[in-house]
Amino acid sequence: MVFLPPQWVPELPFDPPDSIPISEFMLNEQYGRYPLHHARQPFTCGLTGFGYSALEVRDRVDQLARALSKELGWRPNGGTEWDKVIGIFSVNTIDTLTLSWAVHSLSGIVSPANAAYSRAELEHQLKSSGSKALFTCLPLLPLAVEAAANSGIPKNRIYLLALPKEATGGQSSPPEFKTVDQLIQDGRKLPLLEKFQWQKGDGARKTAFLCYSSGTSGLPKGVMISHRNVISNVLQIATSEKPYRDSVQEPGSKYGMTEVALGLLPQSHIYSLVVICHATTYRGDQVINLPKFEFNQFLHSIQRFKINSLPLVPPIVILMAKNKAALDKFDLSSVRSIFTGAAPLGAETAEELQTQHPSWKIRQGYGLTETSTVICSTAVHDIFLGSCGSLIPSVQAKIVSIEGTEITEYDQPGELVVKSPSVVLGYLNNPQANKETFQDGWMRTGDEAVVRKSPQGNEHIFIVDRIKELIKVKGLQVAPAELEAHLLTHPAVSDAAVIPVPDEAAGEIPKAFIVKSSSVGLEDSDRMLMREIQKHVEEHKARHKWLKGGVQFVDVVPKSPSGKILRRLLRDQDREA
Ligand code: AYL
Repeated sequence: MVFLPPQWVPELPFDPPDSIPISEFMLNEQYGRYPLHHARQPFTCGLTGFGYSALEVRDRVDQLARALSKELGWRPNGGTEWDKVIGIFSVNTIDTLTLSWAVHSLSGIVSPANAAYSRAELEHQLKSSGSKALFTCLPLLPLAVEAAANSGIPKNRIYLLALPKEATGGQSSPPEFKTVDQLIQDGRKLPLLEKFQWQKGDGARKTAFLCYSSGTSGLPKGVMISHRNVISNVLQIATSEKPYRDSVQEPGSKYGMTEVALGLLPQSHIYSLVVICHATTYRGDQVINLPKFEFNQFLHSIQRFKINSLPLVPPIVILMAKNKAALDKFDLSSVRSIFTGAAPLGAETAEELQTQHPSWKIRQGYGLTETSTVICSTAVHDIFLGSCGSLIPSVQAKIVSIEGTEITEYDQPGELVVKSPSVVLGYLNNPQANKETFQDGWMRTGDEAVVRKSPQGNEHIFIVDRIKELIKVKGLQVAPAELEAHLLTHPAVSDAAVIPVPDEAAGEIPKAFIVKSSSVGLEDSDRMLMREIQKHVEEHKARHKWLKGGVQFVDVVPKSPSGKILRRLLRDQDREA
């Protein structure tokens, strides 16, 4: 049985275009975006209040594209997109999307890396994506320079995104690195670029973003997200939000309601990239960017900028629910809705916060990097706590049992399998993973779900467990296989398995089971060795991958006859212990 969006969900107003780059869709009123003259300032720095108007952003994209064309020798109609890949390694800035859209208007690809990455992790992504230039920010420059050198990116192809002095400690940037602002200045004097000439279907074939996800198993892989994938999801989100927007019409506003949203989550992750940076600004909203999470600054920013909508991840929602006294110190009366996604939010937490703030709409969304983000989300008029909401327009879903049969009843768990124009092109250079994940236009999510009817009679998706190996720490991905491979490089480790263990603050944290190698003497203390193994991870991996769940020594790692680690068995045993 195929589940469809509920009746109240409007259909897409038009087919997602397949012959234009994202930049054209986002900056051109012809494609239904909120009128540029009337839109709020798209990206504003939450530390200084500085930002550019929507019209200025459009001009800056154009000027930056001209400068990049001269610097890098890239043209909108020359070469393939794979010759035109940039890496972005930065905290959130007001120019990140200007940069992405400039690269898109040159028919290039943007590969954003997590700002918490270690040198080795960044290097891996730069090499795997084939990045030809790297955009970073001052605090990350030393690490970026090293990683670029080891990835064949020359020093004169490292550029700096601007951050305010509040975020750099007043340090000024070394003159040998050009800034995006300097490029934009240069671009103003350069001739206009030729217009891109895409064939019908190019937008659905060409990769726009290369994000990284481990999918259902193995190491992180490059996810090829096409221009049309992002355009589709933006249109799907905007359309599903329309009934809400129409219900909160501002008196006297000819163009409909706009909101101020918080841009706290990392722009390198698909959630922020598509939902916050694209869908929000397409609707004419303003995003207040913060470079990192600090509880007081977060609350202060909501008050200062009168933020209406808070797209968050569960750990922050938990913090809010548990710290009523801290929240009470600020005027948060502007808040209309809290939106969480990327990991499960307990119904109890949602209820607790809802009781404290009855007027807030507490909403949840579900999706994956592989679906360019949203598959389902809660509508304001159909809140069903604990649910991930209803399917958004043009999404179809099936629940499939382990035996491969389609489940037709409510409340029966099975793997969620989805179809949507936002389902990505596939993983880069990985036919095996593509075969396992993408089948006949359907995508296997690796998540266990049930369908239930809300009191209003709409079908809702509940995510009840995860079948795939993935660990979610504060909404960020940790691939067990990546940590296991790294642990095996330690001389004291002969075998390793990594599983998620529940954690109140982070949702889940990684725990390792280690088989000691024969070189480890009896006199070596387990406590010291455990610390050493944890340090081995801390020195080479981003903080969210650290073994906060501890290390346990075992005689053997349980495996299937074909050699697959039985992580589920370990997880169940660990929960019982
Ligand atoms: P990735 N509840 C439970 N698990 C979730 C949820 C949720 N609401 N959302 C995502 N996940 C898990 O690629 C699930 O296991 O994309 C899924 O397969 O980093 C995995 O996270 C995908 O991880 C939004 C806002 C989706 C954000 C997102 C997050 C996309 C995260 C929809 O509206």
